[in-house]
Amino acid sequence: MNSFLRPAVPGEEQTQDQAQDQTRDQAQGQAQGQAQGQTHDRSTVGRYRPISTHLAIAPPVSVVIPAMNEAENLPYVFKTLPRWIHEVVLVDGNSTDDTVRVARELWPDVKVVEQLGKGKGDALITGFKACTGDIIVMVDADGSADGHEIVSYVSALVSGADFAKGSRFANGGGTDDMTPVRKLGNWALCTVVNRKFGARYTDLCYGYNAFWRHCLDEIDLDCTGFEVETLMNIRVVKAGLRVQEIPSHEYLRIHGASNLRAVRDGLRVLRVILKERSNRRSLRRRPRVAALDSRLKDVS
Ligand SMILES: Nc1nc2c(ncn2[C@@H]2O[C@H](COP(=O)(O)OP(=O)(O)O)[C@@H](O)[C@H]2O)c(=O)[nH]1
Ligand SMILES: [Mg+2]
Repeated sequence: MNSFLRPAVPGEEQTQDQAQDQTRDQAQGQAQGQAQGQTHDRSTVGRYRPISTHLAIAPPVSVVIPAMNEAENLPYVFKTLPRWIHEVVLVDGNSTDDTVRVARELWPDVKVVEQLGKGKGDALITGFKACTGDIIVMVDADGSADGHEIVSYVSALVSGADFAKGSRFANGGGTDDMTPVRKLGNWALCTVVNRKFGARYTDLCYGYNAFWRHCLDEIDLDCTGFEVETLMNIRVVKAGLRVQEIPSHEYLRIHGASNLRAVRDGLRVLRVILKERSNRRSLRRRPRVAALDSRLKDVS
């Protein structure tokens, strides 16, 4: 699986799709064969869904997509989403175009949630509440995120991470969508977060992340705008959660313009960093063994 493919254009890449279907069928056969083998408990048969030729997982995966006037981009987004995901939750920010209709056409089972407040942070918090999966993946609706990468995020989570954090600046990642000003601002804010919170992030303001649902109880999100990603990244460190960076490629937004304003939103991010620094109530470090034990109980 190549994690760094450009999102496919609808109607194209038929052969790649067919290859994926074939791979999925083979993986299903292998996983069933393994599950029925002598070394596995028969009670696990059917619980695992193959997500690649080498990996089958039990936890259901929800994908949350915040979308505001993204009707033209949604075909590119949905085209790359793997079919093994459990549900797609689209949070509509009062779109005035056909965002909702297009989403329903492309993914008939999509769960559409109308956002009552404003801002990307508010949309994500609303979407997280609507998710029923054990794993939650955040994907932007502008065509900048490649759904084929979800398997890398999920692999990190089922291998022990609590929070799989996308990074455009980790080895193997990249971006086509950041201006030099945004790159500089992101780097400066990331450096401050690393210094102040003892993190070792290579990226800060990026919206492609995935995590186990239990993280939401520990980070208790309360913000409305684009600062949401920074808040999550800070609070997972403060909570002592295990964070793994996943190299990710951010493609150019396909249609329309970014809703982010570098100065206004950069200042909002800075305000969040300073507030989180002065507010030291957290650092609720969990005993890792207990957390692992509870997860292992689910599979035994
Ligand atoms: N529901 C909802 N989605 C939003 C809002 N603001 C931005 N988004 C979505 O969040 C994603 C990222 O926004 P974008 O404008 O591309 O910002 P950028 O990626 O930082 O340049 C896109 O899918 C937007 O449609 C909002 O207020 N409500
Ligand atoms: Mg974008």
